[in-house]
Amino acid sequence: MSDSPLAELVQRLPELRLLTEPGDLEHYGRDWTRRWTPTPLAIALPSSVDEVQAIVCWANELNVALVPSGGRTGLSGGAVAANGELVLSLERMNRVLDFNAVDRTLTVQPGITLQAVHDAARGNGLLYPVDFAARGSCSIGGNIATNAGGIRVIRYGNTREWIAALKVVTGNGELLELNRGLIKNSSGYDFRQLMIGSEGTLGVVVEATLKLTDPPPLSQVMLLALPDMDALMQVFALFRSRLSLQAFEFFTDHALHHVLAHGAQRAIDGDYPYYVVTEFDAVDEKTQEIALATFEQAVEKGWVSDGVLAQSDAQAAALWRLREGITESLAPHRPYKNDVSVKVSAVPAFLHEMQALLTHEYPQIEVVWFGHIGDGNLHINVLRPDDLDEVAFVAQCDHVTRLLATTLQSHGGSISAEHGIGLVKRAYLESTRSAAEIMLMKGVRKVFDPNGILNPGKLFMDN
Ligand code: 2HG
Ligand code: ZN
Repeated sequence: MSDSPLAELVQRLPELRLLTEPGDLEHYGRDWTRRWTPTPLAIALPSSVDEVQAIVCWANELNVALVPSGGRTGLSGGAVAANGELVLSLERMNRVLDFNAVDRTLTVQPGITLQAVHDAARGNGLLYPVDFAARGSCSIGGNIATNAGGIRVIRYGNTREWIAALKVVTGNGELLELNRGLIKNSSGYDFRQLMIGSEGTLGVVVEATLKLTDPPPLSQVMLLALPDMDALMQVFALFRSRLSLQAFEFFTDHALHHVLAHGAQRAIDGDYPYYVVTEFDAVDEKTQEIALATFEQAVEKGWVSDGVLAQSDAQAAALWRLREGITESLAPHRPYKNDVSVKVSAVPAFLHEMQALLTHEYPQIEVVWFGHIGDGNLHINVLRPDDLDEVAFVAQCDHVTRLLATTLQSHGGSISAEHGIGLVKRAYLESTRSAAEIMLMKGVRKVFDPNGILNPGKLFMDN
């Protein structure tokens, strides 16, 4: 055996692409959190399932931790390598392997971007409906690892709903073929679903078969300005009862301010505290009339102050940019992020408590809210003031997150709706999952990854 783990890896897999330059270590060792200093051992870019299996076997034998890595657009530190791990980047495994018109499935390698999946589905006359702003950079493997949600969950559900089959290399190097694309399969535990959302702690996804569906019906996009917070769920209930919604997203005036400063076009004059971007089926004149009547009704009730209905695809895209551009517009501030959820029915009460908490705890700090209100999922971005150093800022935000976790617990909510636990939220996992559940989760982890080489330190405080 060679004298260093890396030399041994090179000896075993001479064809494996390995990167060790400082710039590469930095690039592949971090995700969008930017909070940890990346210090990976090296970056491995396998090009086949065999290579992935060989790397996992090597890691077990030489006791090297692995960080499975996709597009690294994650916001919870799930793909950060800050402890000398080998980054296992699936970037080169990025091809479409098969389209099956009868099964309406697309089989892909994990490193393919979500955008490329959309394009491939569309090219075959169908739709892969999970969608969100990072579509051009995130990978399907990462989407699966976090059970990614996004802007169309209200209509189509999360990633979990769209996985027909997975091939996974477990922590001890075994290749599992999970569910094999079956629609009906009542034959015991569904490990495919267990892998989805497991944040790279149980296995490495090396192939995924995605379900596709009919392209969406013609739709319209509307931007609404709302006078107060209570109006959000009132408008939601009204619109949902009259229209077939594809998306219902909200943001505050603070978010609008940042996104406009970042180059988006103002669509409504005047200042309002809350905004909604909604997209709904509008297949004919009748549904368009219903949409306008619904809008007018909301105005009459005093729940909507102003609105714009997109008149072209370009205008629809401009309205969407007001919502989808928020994360990018805030990125230079390196915000502290919360990504929380409650049941839709609990949103009104939770919003009030959350607002009181944040106003009390962050009197001098800008807090930006937005998110998938129609799914009960809120994003809170806290911006560090210039005169507060990073460590003190994070400590303050961690303190508030603890309080927020208690509030969430009392409303039956979750500390992570769609971004995952990763490194960022592991201290709060127990606010969402019971001690018994966490113990079982760790037990499951031991079964799939007995030596704990897959993404150690993520999800749980102690592993
Ligand atoms: C979104 O909904 C993403 O735009 C990112 O989940 C949320 O930046 C965030 O906090
Ligand atoms: Zn989101």
